[in-house]
Amino acid sequence: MRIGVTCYPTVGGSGTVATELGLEIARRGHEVHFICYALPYRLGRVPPGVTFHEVTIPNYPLFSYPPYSLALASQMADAVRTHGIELLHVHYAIPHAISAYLAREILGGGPKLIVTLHGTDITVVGADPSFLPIVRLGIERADAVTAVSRSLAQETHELLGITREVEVIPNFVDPARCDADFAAAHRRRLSPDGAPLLVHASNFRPVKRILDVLEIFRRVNERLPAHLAMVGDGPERPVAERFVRDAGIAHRVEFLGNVSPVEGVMGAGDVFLLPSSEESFGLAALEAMACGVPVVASDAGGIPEVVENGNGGYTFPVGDTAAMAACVLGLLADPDELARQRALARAHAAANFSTAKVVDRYEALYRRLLGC
Ligand code: GMT
Repeated sequence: MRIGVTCYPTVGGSGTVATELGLEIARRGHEVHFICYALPYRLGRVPPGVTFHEVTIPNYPLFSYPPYSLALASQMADAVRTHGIELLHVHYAIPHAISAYLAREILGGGPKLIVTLHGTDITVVGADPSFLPIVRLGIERADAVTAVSRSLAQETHELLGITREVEVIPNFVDPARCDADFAAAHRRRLSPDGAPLLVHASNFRPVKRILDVLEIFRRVNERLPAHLAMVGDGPERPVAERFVRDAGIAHRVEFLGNVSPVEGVMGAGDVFLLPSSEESFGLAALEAMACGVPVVASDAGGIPEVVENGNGGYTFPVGDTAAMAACVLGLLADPDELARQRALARAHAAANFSTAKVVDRYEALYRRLLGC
């Protein structure tokens, strides 16, 4: 099969999933073309079977807002025509779904279209009146639509009034990315005194409730001196840095920025925190579990589909930092239970979210649409 993939190339769950999926599809002998405005961060050295098409936008002074969606549509159409791409798989509906639809219109038919919904493309941005009609059209005209959780599929129907089928294919993780030696080295540096280490990783957007992460840690650290590693970057970082200074915990919290591979730091932790207000899936929680790190999270959106209570993690109502802190303290106070939860986390991730199993489902969908 010849597959075109479009995603955000920046650090983030949708780009990670799109890139790892494309790479695995290429490993299975298919031809994969990434059509993006930059090389996806996870692509690294472009392997055989994979081609990167850079979308460029002419810089004309009239354009206060460069029309990226249109340039993307033209580039998609060109790549399809030149390379005989049979199927365009776009990740994150805005603007990729409508660009793919336009590309097919330019070509007068041709490639099959799959839109994979990742989260805020429906729940936050997609439901905004400025995007809703165009997102709805992109979704309705695709040949198949997938969502990363049942929760997101349901929100797509409810918030956008979409009635068509949305197939649920969860995100996946490769436990081989968890390198125990690398994680141990991170741990020695992040917790030189051997105190417990909590970890959070995100894009520091408001939906991640970064202040809840810090409040959970503050409560834990009050009872049991610990360390917190904050991985990632984003708009809430200055507020977070002020919080730790004001709370007098700056010496126990390290802001690491974006690190690669992220699993190195995640695997170093005792517990991973994800108290988000919106989360269609929570890929970071899955990555932590795959590395044997139990998760304490909110029960927002699709998180309970990934983090099952007592099976390598626990969920609580959004904002209940007291309960989340008590849960972390309970785990840290009981090394046997912590070890049990570590093993359960690893087993749950491997059994239900392995790359092989989930990519099989995408490959089957491709074959179904292409009739091969
Ligand atoms: O939607 C976003 O804010 C960004 C997006 C991303 O590109 O990282 O995250 C969403 O997609 C991830 C991959 O499917 C999911 O793991 C995240 O839960 C989801 N984020 C939200 O729903 C807030």
